[in-house]
Amino acid sequence: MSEPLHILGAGSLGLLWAARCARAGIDCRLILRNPAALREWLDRDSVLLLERQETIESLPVTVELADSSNEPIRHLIIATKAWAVAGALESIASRLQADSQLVLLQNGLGSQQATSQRFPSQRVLYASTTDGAWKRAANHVVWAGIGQTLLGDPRQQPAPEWLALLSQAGIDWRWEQDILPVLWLKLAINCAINPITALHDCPNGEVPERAGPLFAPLLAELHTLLGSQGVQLSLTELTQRVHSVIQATAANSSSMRQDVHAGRRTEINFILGHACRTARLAGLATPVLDSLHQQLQDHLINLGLPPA
Ligand code: KPL
Repeated sequence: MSEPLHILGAGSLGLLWAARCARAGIDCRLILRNPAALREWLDRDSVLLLERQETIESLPVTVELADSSNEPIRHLIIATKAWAVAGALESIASRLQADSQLVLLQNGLGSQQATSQRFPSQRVLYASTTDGAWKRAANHVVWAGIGQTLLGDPRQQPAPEWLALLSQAGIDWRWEQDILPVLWLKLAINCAINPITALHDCPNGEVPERAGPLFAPLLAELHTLLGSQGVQLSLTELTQRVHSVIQATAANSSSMRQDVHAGRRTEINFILGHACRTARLAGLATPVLDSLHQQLQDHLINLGLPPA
């Protein structure tokens, strides 16, 4: 391949994607946030550590800053948190061309639509991934669970050929002709799990018990919301999906609980916030979701974290 693949964001997911590309010999550039982050990487000889089941691989990667060069970016994976997407993209906007293609890996919804609006001439693809990873250090990622990535174009076009690179990198991915319902279903699952884990500081497995009698009405509201967005599944199916994710990830900390523990800004605005705003626009009454949103915002404020 002649064009390098750029990855914006060196969080756990960005590192996991960069590691798999580096391992496959794909020319991949990891774009870092600031000069301090770059120095930290250079001090470690730009070596990325990928840990999986007790084994650690050392992988040399190419790191750069958004303004390190004027080289055009044609294929860009955006792996920042949802709230950081807009700022991160502005930092590299001058390097994007009319034919650049962007892949968004964020949780929730809102950052994807904002990016499509900001970059109307570029092809913006949306993705949902179930890979589990966390960072042990700035250059050290632990691959906790092998998942799958669903990718699609909100304009419902076929997959671009360059995505074959992902297969070359050993990334298990599938093209979804209609990606928005996939993202909505993931958002509903995140609305049912993440806020409860953050409020009660509990692992995913304890969610139904901690939510108590409000859990069923919460799922019912999410089901109505999904219906209003054209996502076709029954309440029973949604309930089963949520419970099977809870079981499969019972011992895990949700991404929101991890953010709270790390004193980081959460993605509340792109998960519950987006759900409540969309419900209002659709004229739906969602008292349980609204009150959960309010409780979580109060909780975050008490912890000194942004409520959005
Ligand atoms: O996606 C997740 C997250 O933590 O954000 C779930 C599915 C809840 C797994 O933890």
